[in-house]
Amino acid sequence: MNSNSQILKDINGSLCNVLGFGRSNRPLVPFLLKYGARVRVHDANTRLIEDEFAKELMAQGVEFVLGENYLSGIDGKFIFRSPGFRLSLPEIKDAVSRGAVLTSEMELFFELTDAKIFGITGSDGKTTTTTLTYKFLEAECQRRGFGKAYVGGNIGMPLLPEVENMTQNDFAVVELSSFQLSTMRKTPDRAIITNISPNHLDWHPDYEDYIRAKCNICMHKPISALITNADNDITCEIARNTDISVTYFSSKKTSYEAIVPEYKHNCKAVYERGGAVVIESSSGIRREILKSSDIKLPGRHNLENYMAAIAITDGFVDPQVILPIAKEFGGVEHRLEFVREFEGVRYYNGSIDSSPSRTHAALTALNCRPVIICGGKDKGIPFDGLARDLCTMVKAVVLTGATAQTIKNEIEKCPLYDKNSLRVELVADFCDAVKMARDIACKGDTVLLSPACTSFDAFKNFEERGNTFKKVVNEFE
Ligand code: UMA
Repeated sequence: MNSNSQILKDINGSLCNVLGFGRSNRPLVPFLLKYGARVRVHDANTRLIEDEFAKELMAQGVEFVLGENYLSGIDGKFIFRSPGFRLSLPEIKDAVSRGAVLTSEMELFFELTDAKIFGITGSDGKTTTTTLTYKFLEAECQRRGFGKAYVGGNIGMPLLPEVENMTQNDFAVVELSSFQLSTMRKTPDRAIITNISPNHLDWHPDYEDYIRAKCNICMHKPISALITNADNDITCEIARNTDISVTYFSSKKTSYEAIVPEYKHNCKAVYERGGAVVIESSSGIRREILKSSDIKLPGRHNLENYMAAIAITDGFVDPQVILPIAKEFGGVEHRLEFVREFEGVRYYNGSIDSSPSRTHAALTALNCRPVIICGGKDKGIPFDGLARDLCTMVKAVVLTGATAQTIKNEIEKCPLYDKNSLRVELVADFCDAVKMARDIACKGDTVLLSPACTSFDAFKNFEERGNTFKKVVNEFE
């Protein structure tokens, strides 16, 4: 770890305001204490008063400002913001105008780690690309017999608790959200922007602000490579405005010349040629990495995720470690996860799809008309868009859970609904719903669990729902 870092010296003896005591900032507080800071935590959630870990920290002198006035007392030298906190909060703005340093657990990690950082952002595909990048590097470390790969960030795990163990032989693969990037002044060693399309516009003031946050992944030195999508106008524009070395990937174009703009020099291109994924440098040297048919994950978007992960690890990973992963990896658990093929029907678990927009993304990605299982807890969200998707993108719908009847009503109201071509079944019990989907599906069909709702009507969480789905499917005989 970079123990000589100025920030470690500066936090020693200073007051640090920690905004949010969720997943990102829980490990940050003991870290700051260890390096001599005084810590004040601010969180709207009053139930933290009963939280065992919070109580432990209070006993060590950490102040907790909770509830209605939780943003009072932000007067320390440093503010560590959780990703969800909006930058427009007046209390944050005031503190910054008074000279406070606005930073985050992630920025501190970037500052301190000795590991090589591979940062991944984008509107879609970042979790799968992050997971693939991590798997390639993990397998490479095993092949070499030294070094370790770590994965974290928006994907769920903060990496700061590991920073003291990391060495220069290690790799930190970090998924970065626009929320995290919005205030970052540090960049990874290599970065991917998978693609950019409008997202999180309820958080960012506008689309430009969202794009600006994503750009932040490659705006600060010393970044050595940017990997981005040649088929996305916005990412191409970002690449155009940077002088760092760019690797473009494309699942549509089939030559270096078609992918890399003429004005860009010393670039690389990753694309499909003769059924294989190849990487080509500006000098014309082309290497085949693997056959596209060896990739178990379905869909063009997953081919792009592979291309991005291949590009970011190029030069660090022996291509021979990629093939077994491609053949085996069925996807991030509960996210369009391939479960099994039974009697010619392919089963996918998308239990993480807890909103209509996620179900829309899953249906678009699948590229076939599946038998879908939908329904779950009622959050009062509108289902008219979901109904349109179901009327146009699926073969049959099995509805279950608290929202089953509401979704059925929406389908019947939808002008695109044709009762002769779309079968809709209501099944109260979740396991029976899965069996019903099996009965409806014919050889060559796909069954997809993509509930468009959260799981809390019948399950502890989406993991339990997805695991139940997988158990039922795996027990078919
Ligand atoms: N809080 C407030 N006031 C606010 C905002 C939050 O008091 O204005 C408090 C909450 O009561 C809570 C804490 O802050 O106790 C939670 O903070 P947070 O919501 O900022 O999130 P974390 O728990 O630290 O989790 C964050 C990411 N969440 C968000 O960006 C909203 C997690 O991504 C990420 O896995 C985690 O850091 C990793 O350390 C989740 C996410 O939905 C999965 N991300 C979005 C996405 O992927 O689309 C961006």
